[in-house]
Amino acid sequence: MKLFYKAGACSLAAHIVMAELNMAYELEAVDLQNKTCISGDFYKINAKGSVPALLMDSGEVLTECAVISQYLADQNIESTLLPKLGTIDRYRCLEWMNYIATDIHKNFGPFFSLDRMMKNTEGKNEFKTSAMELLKNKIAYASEKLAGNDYLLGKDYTIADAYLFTCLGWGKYIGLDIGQWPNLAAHLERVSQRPAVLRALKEEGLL
Ligand SMILES: N[C@@H](CCC(=O)N[C@@H](CS)C(=O)NCC(=O)O)C(=O)O
Repeated sequence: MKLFYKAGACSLAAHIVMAELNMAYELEAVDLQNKTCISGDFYKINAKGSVPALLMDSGEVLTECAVISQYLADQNIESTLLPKLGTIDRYRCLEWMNYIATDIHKNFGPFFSLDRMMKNTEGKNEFKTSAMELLKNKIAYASEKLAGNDYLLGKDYTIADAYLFTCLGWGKYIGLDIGQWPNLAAHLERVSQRPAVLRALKEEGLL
């Protein structure tokens, strides 16, 4: 299978999961601005124009970071990256995946596209201030839940931790110091030391 990715973008979460499971995979970088990749027009691979996109051996393409991560984890039912079907922990993990996708990941978005969205500097600054407050609120929730826990689900590291790690890594690009939440800073550090995470970061040229 092949993962279409952009270095450090949300696709890193799926990349980490593939590395954690020691799967056989290929990577192909996408130029998100021009929607191109080595294979050509990226829209022909993912009509949504976004990464991640997973080209499966069957030729099908799966999109959406949270869903790709679940699909990958389900390829190895022995793995604890996604708790077993029917257990409440599975839904807790999916609850986190949804929260990270819709409340954390998407609230980082405006900081990366504001210059394209808005020309007025005063309006931009006002928007940034309120967007930052909202984002901090969403992140603070994760921090509270990590109190006394190594990972979002407690003791077990799951796909949700890989996704949270990926999103929090964007703090440095928007002037958001994750160190203000010691639980999150410790989580970032813990996850960053995992061999699969180091491998994925190296493969994306981030280390
Ligand atoms: N709904 C998609 C959104 C993915 C997404 O926002 N990807 C960003 C990178 S983190 C991207 O490709 N942005 C460029 C674009 O959407 O045009 C998902 O959750 O996977």
